[in-house]
Amino acid sequence: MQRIFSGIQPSGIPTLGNYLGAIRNWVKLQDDHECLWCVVDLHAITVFQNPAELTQQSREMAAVLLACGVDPVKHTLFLQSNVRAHAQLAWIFNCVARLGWLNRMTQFKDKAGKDREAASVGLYAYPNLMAADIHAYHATRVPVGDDQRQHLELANDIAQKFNHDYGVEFFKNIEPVIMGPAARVMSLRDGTKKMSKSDPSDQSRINMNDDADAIALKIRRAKTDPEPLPSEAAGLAERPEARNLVGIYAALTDTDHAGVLAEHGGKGFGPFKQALADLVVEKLSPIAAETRRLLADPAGVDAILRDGAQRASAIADPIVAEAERLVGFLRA
Ligand code: AQP
Repeated sequence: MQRIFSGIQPSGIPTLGNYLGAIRNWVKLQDDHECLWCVVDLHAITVFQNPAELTQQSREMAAVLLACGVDPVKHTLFLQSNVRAHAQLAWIFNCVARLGWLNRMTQFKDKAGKDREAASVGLYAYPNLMAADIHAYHATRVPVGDDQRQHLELANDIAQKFNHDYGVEFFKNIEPVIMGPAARVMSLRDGTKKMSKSDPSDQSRINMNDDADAIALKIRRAKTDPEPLPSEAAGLAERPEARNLVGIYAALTDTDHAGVLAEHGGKGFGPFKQALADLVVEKLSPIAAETRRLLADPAGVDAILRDGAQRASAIADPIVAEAERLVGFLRA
C-alpha cells in the first residue's frame, strides 16, 4: 500500500473550502492507502498565532477531522510539533535547498504581500518544512490542490539534491494526487479570492462549526450580481460569485455546474441561496454535532493525538536518524 502524507494548518476553524478541497478527499483515500494526517502547527506559526488560540484551534482541527471521518486507528492523526523529526529534517533541507529555488515560490510572494521584508523567515522556508513532512515518512503520494504543485516539485528537487550530494538513493520521488475536478471554494465576499480560515472577515467563509442560522445568514448575504442564474455553465464564465455558489452546490451534491444549472438555471438568487443554505446545513450539521461531542472530552482528543504522534515518530525517527548519519552527524 502506498503511503500518503497530508497536512492542514490549525490557523483557524476549518472552512467549507478546507472540507471540499481537502478533508473530504482524505477520507476517501483511506480506503486504499496508508495515511498520515497531520495538523501542521509548525507551519501555522509562520504567521503569528495567539498561543491560547493556537492550542485550542489545534484540538478543534483534530476534532473536525475525526468528525469528518478521519480514522485514527487504521491511519495516523497527529500534531506536527509533537514529532520532532519534522523540524530536524527541515533544518537539513534548509541546507540542501537553494535560495534561488525558494525565490521562485509563488505562494510566498502571495502570502508575504507587498512588505516582504516583514515576513518571517519561517514563511520563506515553509516549502522546506513541507518537504521534510513528506520525506520523513518516505511518503510517495500527497493529495494537494493546484496551488501546492510547485512546493511538491521543490520537495522532489530537494530529495534529488540530497541523494546526489551524499551519493545515495535515500529519499523517494513524490507524486501529487489530484482529486477529481478541482473544488476551489472562493470567498463569499469576493469570488476572485479563495475562502480562507484566516480571512479577517468571518462573513467571507462558512466555518465547519457554524450553526444553521449562521450558515443561512452568510449565504443570504453572500455577494452576487443582479442577473438570474444562467441555464448553461458557459454563462458563469464572467460571474465569479455566481460560479462559486453553483460550484459549492455542485461539490456537495457530487455533480457539476451543468447539473446544478439544469435544476436551478433561470432562478433568481433568492430561491437558489435558500436551497444552497438548506443543503450546506444538511451536510455540515452532523459534522458540527460530532465535533461538539468530541470536544466535550478534550482529554480524549488529546489521547488520540498522543497515540498518533507515537506511531508517527516510530516511522519518522529511524528515517531521519539515517538522514543524519548520511550527512555525517556524529551520534556521540
Ligand atoms: N478555499 C479552498 N478551496 C479548496 N481547498 C482549499 N484548501 C484551503 N482552502 C481551500 C485546502 O485545504 C488544505 C489545507 O490547507 P492549509 O490549512 O494547509 O492551508 P491553506 O491552503 O492556506 O488554507 P487556508 O484555509 O487558506 O488557511 P490560511 O487561512 O491559514 O492560509 C489544502 O489542501 C488546501 O488546498
